[in-house]
Amino acid sequence: MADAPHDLDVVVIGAGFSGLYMLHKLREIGLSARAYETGTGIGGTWFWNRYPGARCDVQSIEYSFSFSHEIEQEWDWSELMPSQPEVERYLNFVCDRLDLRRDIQLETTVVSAKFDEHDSTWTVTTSTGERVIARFLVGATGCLSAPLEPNIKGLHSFGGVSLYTNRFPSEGHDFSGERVAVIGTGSSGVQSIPVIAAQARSLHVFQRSAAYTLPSNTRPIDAQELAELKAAYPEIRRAQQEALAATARFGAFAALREPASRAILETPREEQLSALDERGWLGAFAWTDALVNYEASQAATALYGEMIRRVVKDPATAASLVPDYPFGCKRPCIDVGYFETYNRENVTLVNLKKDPIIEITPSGIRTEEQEFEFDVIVFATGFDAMTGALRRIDIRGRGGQALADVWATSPAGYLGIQVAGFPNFFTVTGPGSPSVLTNMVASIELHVEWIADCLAHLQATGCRTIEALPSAQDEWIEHGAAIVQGRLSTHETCTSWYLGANVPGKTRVYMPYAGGHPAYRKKVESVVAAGYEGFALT
Ligand code: FAD
Ligand code: N01
Repeated sequence: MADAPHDLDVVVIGAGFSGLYMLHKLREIGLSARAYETGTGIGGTWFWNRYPGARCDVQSIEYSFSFSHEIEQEWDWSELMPSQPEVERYLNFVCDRLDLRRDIQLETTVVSAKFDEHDSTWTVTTSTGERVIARFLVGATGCLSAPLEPNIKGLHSFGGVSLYTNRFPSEGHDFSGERVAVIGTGSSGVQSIPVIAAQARSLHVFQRSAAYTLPSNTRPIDAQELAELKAAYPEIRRAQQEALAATARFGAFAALREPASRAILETPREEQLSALDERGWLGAFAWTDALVNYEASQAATALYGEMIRRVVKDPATAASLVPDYPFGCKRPCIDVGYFETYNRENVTLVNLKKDPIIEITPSGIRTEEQEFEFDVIVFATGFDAMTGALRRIDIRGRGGQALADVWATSPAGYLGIQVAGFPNFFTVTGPGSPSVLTNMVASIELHVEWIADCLAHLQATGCRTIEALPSAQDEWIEHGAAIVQGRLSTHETCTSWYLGANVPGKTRVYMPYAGGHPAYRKKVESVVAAGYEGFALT
C-alpha cells in the first residue's frame, strides 16, 4: 500500500540530548524529520536549569554521547562533574558538529498530535499555528522537564521577584543585598542554596522534606588526565553497559559501590561511628542492610544525622536537617558546601514540618507561626516527572483516546518505548524504562538507537505501523511492579517524584523500571531478536 500524503516522516518533540540524537539517527537512515522545541535554545534540561550551582552528578566523561568517536575525541571536558554551562556548551557543540540546527524549530511548542487511523499518520499542531502531517511521532520531551508550580495559596500575589530554578533567567540573577527565600530542598535547592547564601543579604530556606546529600567530588581535569580518559573511552563505554546505573565510574556515589561487609543492625554503635571517621558521609549507608531493611535504614539515617551534627553548629537546625524517610526513596542530591551553609549568620532554616507555610503574601511568606518579608523567592519545587511533559500535549491515539486520560490512572508503557493504543508514537525514556535511575545519556542512546533501528526495519519490510500490544504492556508493568515491591523506594513514608507523589492527584505508581540497565538492555534486544515481540507490526 502506498504511504498516505505526509509532510515529514517523523516529528520529534524536544531538542535536548534525546531530540538531538534522534534527529541525527533519522538522517542516517534517510528519513525526513523536524524537531520542535519550546525553548529559545537547544539543550533541554541544560538550557532551562541555569540556576546558580547547577551541576551534573555523573562524571562528564560518561555523561556524554558515546555514538561518535570523533565527538568524544574533539570535545574537552574541564571538570570531573560538569556544571550546567559546560553541558549546555557541549550540546551546542554537538548540534553544530552534526549540522542539526536546520531541522530544529525553536520557540515552538507542540500542542496537539492526533493519529489518523485511516492513513496511519500523525497530525501535529504547534503553538505557532503550524499543522504538519508525519508518519511517526517521537516524544523526546524529557523525564524532568514539566515544571511544577507548588500548591501554595497566594502563589502569584508576591510583589517581589519570583524565580524558578527550572526556568532560571538566561541573564542570571544577582542576589547581592537581597532578602531571599528558597522553597524546596531537593537537588536543585541543595545545589543553589550555598551559592545564593554567599551573595544574599539574608537567606531563609523553607524545607518540607530534608535532603540526603553527599559531597560532590568534582575537581578540574588537567590535560594529562583528559588524554588518559579519552584513551580509555572504549573501556569506559563497555563498563557502562554492564553497570546497573549505566555508569562505569559512578559519579558522586562511587564509594557506595564498594561491597559492604557488615549489617548496621549487627554493628555496635562505636564501630558504626568509626565507619563515619573512615568513610565520611558514605559511611552512613555502606552497610549490607541499610538500603533494604527499614529498621536498618533508620539506623543509617541516625548515623547520617551524626555527620550533620559534626558540621552544623546549631543543634535545632542540625536536627531539622535529618530526613524522616529512608535513603534511596528519593534521588540523593550532591552538593558543594550545603551543610556548612547553615553555619552562616545570614542563613536560617524554616522547618515546614513544624511550621507550615500558610500563604505567600504580596511582601513575602506567612507560616503558621511567623511572617517574613522578602525581595526574591526562589522556587526549587521540582517537576511533574516522567509523564508530565507529554500529558500537557493533547495526544490522541486510536479512537481519539487521549494519552492524558490513559495516564491519569496509570503511567502505562511497554518498555518505556511505546504506549498501547498509540501506534507509530515512540517515547524516549518513557515510564517503564530505567531512565532516571541511570546515567541518562546511556539510556537515551539505547532508546534512540532502538527506535531508529525499528523505523529502518519498518521501511525495509514495508510495514506502516508498529504498536505495543496491551497484553505485553500489562506484563511489563507487572514485572516492573514486582521488582520494587517491598523496596524502600516504595515505602509508605516515601513521597518521591519517582512515585508521582509530589503532584497532587497523581496516581502513586513507581514509574521507572528498577531492574537495572544491563537486564533492560538485554530485554529490548531480545524483543527485536524475536521479531518485535509484544508489538503488532502491520
Ligand atoms: P530534556 O533535556 O528535558 O529535553 C526535553 C525538551 O523537550 C525540553 O527542552 C523541553 O522544552 C522540550 N519540550 C517538552 N515538551 C514540549 C512540547 N510540547 N513542545 C516542544 N518542546 C517540548 N541525569 C543524569 O543522568 N545525570 C545528571 O547529573 C542529571 N542532572 C540533572 C540536573 C537537573 C537540574 C535536571 C532537571 C535533570 C538532570 N538529569 C540528570 C536528568 C536530565 O533530564 C537528563 O539527563 C537529560 O538531560 C534528559 O534529556 P532529554 O533530551 O531526554 O530531555
Ligand atoms: O525537585 P525535587 P528538584 N511547599 O522534586 C519541595 C534532577 N536533578 O528540581 O520533598 C514546600 O527533587 C519538595 O518537598 P517534598 C534529579 O533527578 C539533578 O530539586 O515534596 N516545599 C522538595 O524539597 C532530581 O531528583 C541534579 O516534601 C515544596 C523540593 O520542593 C530532579 O531533577 C540537580 C512544595 C522539590 O525537589 C528534581 O530535582 C537538580 C510546597 N508546596 C535536579 N512543593 C543533579 O545534581 C515542593 N516542595 C544531578
